[in-house]
Amino acid sequence: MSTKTAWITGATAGFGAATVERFVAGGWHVVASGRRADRLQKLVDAHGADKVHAVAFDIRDEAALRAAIAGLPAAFADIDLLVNNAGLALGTATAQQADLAQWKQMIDTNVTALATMTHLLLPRLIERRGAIVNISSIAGSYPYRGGNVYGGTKAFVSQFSQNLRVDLHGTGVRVTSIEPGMAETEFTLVRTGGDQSASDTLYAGAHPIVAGDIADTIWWIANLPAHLNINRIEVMPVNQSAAGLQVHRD
Ligand code: NDP
Ligand code: 8X3
Repeated sequence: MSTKTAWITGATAGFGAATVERFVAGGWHVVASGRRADRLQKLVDAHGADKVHAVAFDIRDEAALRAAIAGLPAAFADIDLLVNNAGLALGTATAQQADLAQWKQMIDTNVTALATMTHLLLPRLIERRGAIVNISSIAGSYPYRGGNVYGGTKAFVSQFSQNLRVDLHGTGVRVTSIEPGMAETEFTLVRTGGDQSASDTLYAGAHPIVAGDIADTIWWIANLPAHLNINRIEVMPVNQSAAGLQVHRD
């Protein structure tokens, strides 16, 4: 059997970095992308350039994305799996107090770049009868205060995934939306502009999801028999569950 290749976006931290480790350990070739070139280089140093091909660019930059695809070495050019993981939340302010630039960055990254990446790789994925795993979030299903645009972008990711399934009917391409709950990665550090104590406080005692949990989930999905498709999967820590509605009285 020929070696399979996965392109994992957001490979420099959190879910993406753990997923690179999982797939390399499983014998796949990995294209690892993200902005932080030093972290990508460490992946290449650890595993070898024959296993990991690193491409450092901002996923919002369509020209850079096209160049990265055009520049794939032959051993990494046939993409069997696209893991659309790169993404972020910025800020926790209510909509009426939120920063518009942060809203636009979330939309550009979580929605526009994810759709562009998918569009550009679809011909190769169809050719390979491959798979797409999109990293959505419970924030796309459960509203919470300050979730505004972040949750909106993840609702897009979930629905886009289900619509892709319909359009790809008959191609053999599989599509999954993974919707994780609270997970300790660099997510909260990024969301709070680098507040490590806010991040530590949020996760303290919660026994959150860890990056390897999501990497294992992606690995399981990618290695199911070819006739099975996991449409969507919601994963939470045991210590997290939904809370109720609120009522304001004048
Ligand atoms: P991390 O902050 O640890 O990792 C985010 C990754 O996204 C980094 O590798 C980062 O790379 C990459 N990224 C962000 N912006 C860009 C950009 N403009 N161009 C290229 N890469 C970018 O967070 P997580 O691992 O937690 O997040 C991964 C995904 O999981 C996200 O889509 C997030 O929304 C989602 N998620 C997270 C949950 C959580 O609680 N942690 C729960 C549910 C979903 P770099 O900075 O080097 O560019
Ligand atoms: C991250 C999960 O609940 O912090 O997508 O928004 S949450």
